[in-house]
Amino acid sequence: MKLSFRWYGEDDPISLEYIRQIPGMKHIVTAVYDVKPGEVWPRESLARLKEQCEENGLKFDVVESIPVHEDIKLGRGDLDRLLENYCENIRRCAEVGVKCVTYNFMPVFDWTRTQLDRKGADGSTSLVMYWDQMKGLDPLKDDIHLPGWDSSYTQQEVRELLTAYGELGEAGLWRNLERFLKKVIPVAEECGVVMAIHPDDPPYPIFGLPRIITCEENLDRMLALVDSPANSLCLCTGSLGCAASNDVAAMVRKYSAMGRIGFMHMRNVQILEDGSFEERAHLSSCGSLDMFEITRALVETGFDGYVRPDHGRMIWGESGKPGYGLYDRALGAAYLNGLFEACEKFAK
Ligand SMILES: [Mn+2]
Repeated sequence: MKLSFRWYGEDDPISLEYIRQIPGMKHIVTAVYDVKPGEVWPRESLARLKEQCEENGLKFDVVESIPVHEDIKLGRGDLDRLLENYCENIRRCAEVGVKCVTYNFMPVFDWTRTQLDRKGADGSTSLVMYWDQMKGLDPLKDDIHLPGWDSSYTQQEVRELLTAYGELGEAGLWRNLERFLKKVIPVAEECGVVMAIHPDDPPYPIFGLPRIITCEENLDRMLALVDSPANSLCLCTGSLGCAASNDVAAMVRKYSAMGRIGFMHMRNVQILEDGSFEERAHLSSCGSLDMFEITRALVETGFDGYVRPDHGRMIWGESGKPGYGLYDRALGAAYLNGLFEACEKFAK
C-alpha cells in the first residue's frame, strides 16, 4: 500500500515539512482549490503543487477532488462544456504524474454533520451527526444552518437545488452518473489515471436528496456501468460504516480482489442506538469498525493502491479545519503502519 496524507495546499496550517516527518509517509493527496467547479485548472497551479511536494521528498500522485459540477449531476445546462472541462482536468493532472483522482456524486453537499466539535469523554473533539439535532428541520421551509451548509449557497439556492434533485430522483441521478462515466473513464484510461468515486457520507438519504453510492448492491451497479479498472472506488470506511447494514471488511475484500479499489480512506466511526454516529479515533476498539479485519482484507487480496488516514479528532489543544488536524491523523497513520506491517508479515 502507498501511505498518503491530505494536504490543503499553501493555506493549510499543516505544512509539508511536518507531513514528511510522519513515518512511512510518501504520497500527497491534494487539489487546486481556488478554481470554481466546472472550470479548468491552470497547468501552473498543478506544476507548483508537484514542485512543492518534491521539494519535501513527497510525491503528488493523488487528487482529492476534482469536484463534479451540480449541472453534471442534474443533467442540465452546458453539459458538453462541463464534461469536456472535467476530462481536460484529468489530462492535466496526469501530465504532472497524478495516478488517482477522487470525486463524489453526492447532491449539493459533500457530507452532513450536525456538530464539528463534539467533546468526547477524553476531552477530544470530533464530528458527529445526531438525529435529534436534525429532526423537524425542513430545508424547503426553514433556514438550515448545519456545518458546511452556509458557505457556498444561499438558502434560496439550496431550496432550488433540493427541488431539482427531488424531481430528478435516484433513477435520474444514475442516468447522469452513467453519462459522466462514459465520457470520463475512456479519458482516464488513455492517460493512466484511476477514477475513484467516494461513497455518500452518510450513505442514506438526508432531506430527501437522492443518494446512490451507498451499499454493496449500488457499488456493484456503479462498477458495472463502465467495466474498467479505471472506474474504481475510493472506499471510505467511515462513510460506508455509518450504515450498520454495510459489512465494510467484506466489501473491502470483495472490491480489492476485483482490483477495483483505487484509494482507501481509513477511519473509524461509532454508530449509536438511534442510527446517529460519531467520528472516533482510528483504533478498532474506539468505534464500530474492525480496522484489523479491513487491513487484513487488503493485504490478503494484494492491494497496492493508496491509503490515507481519514478524519481525525482534535487533540492536544490543536485547532483548525475540523477532521483535518495533524496530531490525530498522524496517530492514525502510525496505527495503520502497524496494522499493515503485522498483516503483511503474518501473510508471508
Ligand atoms: Mn472519506
